[in-house]
Amino acid sequence: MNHEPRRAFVTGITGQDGSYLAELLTGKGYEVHGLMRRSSTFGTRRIEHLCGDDAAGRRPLRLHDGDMSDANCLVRLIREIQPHEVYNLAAQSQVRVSFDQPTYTADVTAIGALRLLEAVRDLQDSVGTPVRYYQASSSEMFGEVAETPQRESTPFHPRSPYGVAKVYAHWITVNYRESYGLHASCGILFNHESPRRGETFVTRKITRAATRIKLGLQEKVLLGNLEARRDWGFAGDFVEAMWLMLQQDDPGDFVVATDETHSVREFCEEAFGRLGLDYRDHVAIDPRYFRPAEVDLMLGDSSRARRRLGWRPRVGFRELVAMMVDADLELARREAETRHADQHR
Ligand code: NAP
Ligand code: G4F
Repeated sequence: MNHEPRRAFVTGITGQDGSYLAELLTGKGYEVHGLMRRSSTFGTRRIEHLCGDDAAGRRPLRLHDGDMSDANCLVRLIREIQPHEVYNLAAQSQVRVSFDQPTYTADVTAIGALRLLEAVRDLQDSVGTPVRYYQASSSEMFGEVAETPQRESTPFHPRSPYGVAKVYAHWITVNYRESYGLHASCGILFNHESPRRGETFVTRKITRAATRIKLGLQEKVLLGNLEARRDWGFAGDFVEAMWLMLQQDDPGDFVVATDETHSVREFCEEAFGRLGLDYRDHVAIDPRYFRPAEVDLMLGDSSRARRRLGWRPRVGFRELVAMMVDADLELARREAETRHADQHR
């Protein structure tokens, strides 16, 4: 009997989704290999709890230096690790930033996916090992939506350099599936959030600010378009759908969403409301946060994922906001205590 653990290679391991996926995979007994890019500080905050040895003295998560812009390094790592499953989560994922850094976004988010697919194809060709591949596609590809709700057949009309880069990554993945018989699937994921969400995304920006305001650490928060609507789910639920896609006999493309939409204004109302505050007293509009082109309405139809994968989200909108506010309140409390201690030193 073969007791070799399944090996997964995950790019974007240090990001929000990478950390939840690493937890899911290590929990299922996988040996997880994560790609981590070099920076002047160590960026493993979200996965530190997974970095040691387990009870049996095994190291379930191993980190490898590398970058999506370096094709040779991706080929070398994939050859060395020989993963059974590859999850491509790495991206310049901030939509607003993509307007200021469109070339960089295209290089990492679009061509990065091509580099990784080439590395996977190289392994399949040279060693003959079948590899299953997951591409992190995005609802941002629907952009100026052609229909509501958005489903797998809805045409793409991206509204940002990020969205355009994701359309390239999506179609090149489909193309490698059709051209080379690769077991490659795309998850068209709608917005998903958590206490680990980057602080520049609107949900986390709001929950960080609301909790700091509650404790007197800041007075107001500057936001852009409050009328934009998003289909917000919980990241921990969404990474399960990624894994399920790679367990199917046949690859495919799947919308993953809660099938509910709320405005940024409603998110503010809910988050500040949980703290007994009125968002109208603390939110100011700053045109700097408006985008050259906006995506006004996102609402998914995830019926294919529910039917074929047996997937469904467990955390609803109110629970998600509560989870994020409660976690950030704890952070703000610690910050207030440190300030207090510093002042009395
Ligand atoms: P995230 O928190 O921004 O994480 C992005 C990850 O990519 C980080 O680990 C980052 O590393 C890494 N990365 C960036 N540039 C890289 C490079 N040049 N080489 C290697 N790694 C690089 O994003 P997320 O929310 O977890 O999202 C995961 C994926 O799903 C992304 O592809 C995103 O575009 C896509 N997606 C997200 C959502 C959502 O709502 N969250 C929805 C649809 C699709 P550092 O830690 O060093 O920055
Ligand atoms: O939180 P956001 O920055 O997320 P956005 O643009 O929807 O993108 C996220 O979800 C995509 C899935 O559709 C992912 F592919 C992508 O990687 C990323 O994770 O902004 C949400 C909405 C936008 O309409 C924005 O204009 O919030 C509006 N907004 C209003 N004020 C703001 C702000 N967004 C940010 N980041 N900061 C603000 O101050």
